[in-house]
Amino acid sequence: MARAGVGRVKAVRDQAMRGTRAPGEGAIAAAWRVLGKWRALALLATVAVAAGWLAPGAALAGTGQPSPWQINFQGAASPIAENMLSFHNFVLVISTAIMLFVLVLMAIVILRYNERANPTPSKTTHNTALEITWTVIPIIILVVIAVPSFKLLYDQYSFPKPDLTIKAIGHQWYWTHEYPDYGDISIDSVMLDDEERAELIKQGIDAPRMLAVDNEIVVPVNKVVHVLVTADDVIHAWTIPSFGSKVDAVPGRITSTWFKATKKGIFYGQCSELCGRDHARMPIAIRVVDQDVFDRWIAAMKADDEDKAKEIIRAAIEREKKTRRLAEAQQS
Ligand SMILES: [Cu+2]
Repeated sequence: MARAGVGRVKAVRDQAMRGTRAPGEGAIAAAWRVLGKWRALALLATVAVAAGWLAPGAALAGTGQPSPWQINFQGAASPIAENMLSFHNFVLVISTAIMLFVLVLMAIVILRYNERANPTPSKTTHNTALEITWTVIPIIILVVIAVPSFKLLYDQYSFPKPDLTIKAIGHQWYWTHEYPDYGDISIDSVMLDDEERAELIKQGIDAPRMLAVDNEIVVPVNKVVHVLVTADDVIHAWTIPSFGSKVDAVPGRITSTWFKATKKGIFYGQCSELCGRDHARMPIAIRVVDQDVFDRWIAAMKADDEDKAKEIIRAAIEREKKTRRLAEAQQS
């Protein structure tokens, strides 16, 4: 009797190894059985992929700076960044569909046309209709991707008329920003160390690690800003992810990018070209404020009154916080 039991177990195992269906067994049930001890892993992978794909990007990604466990882009705060996000999502859908299609084809080939299931394979080598199809469909897919891609590229390089021009100069290892429209205003931004940050945080001022700087630059909201970028030693790169702006800073040359910040607040970026020892410690911090706050800040900077300029920005942040709290209170 015991021997018969062993035989039955062996038969079931052989069946599983062959990957063929038992009589009356559905395809999903068969796949489940074949997976065996990998079931948990397969389930986990499926859930992880689904969660990553379905999770709303905005909820996970900070705007203006990275957030813990972020898996998507930083939130968009300019028309170009918004286009980049939607183009990325569009291509993600297409590439996911292609990946799933190829996966299904592979599964069919592996399960149905393996040596055991299909001992005498077909000798067919050509199928004109099929060959035309698998050439033409990818071409159509590429054209569908290329059209919005070129449009986005074109938008990035067609600079609207500027309301403000800033010159950014990369140094080993900090950034200088000048405001050529307003005389000789020049701002050096050096990253804050942990002690300096702790001091600010104690005063209730946000100062994220590796991003907060001693002197932020300020721009008005909803205005076109051109950024002329250069460097005085080695190649750096100027970028603010939430604005969708990134360009190399090359010594002896002026490169340029532009943005139109559509949200107020603080937006950080980091040097994006390996430039030496402290490459990771030269962040860019842009404070986006209302036009009237910007005008007052510029006036204070022109008068060489940096303390007053900082006070103007700090007061604006406080006002902003208060308005937000009031709006939240009214909503709840
Ligand atoms: Cu650099």
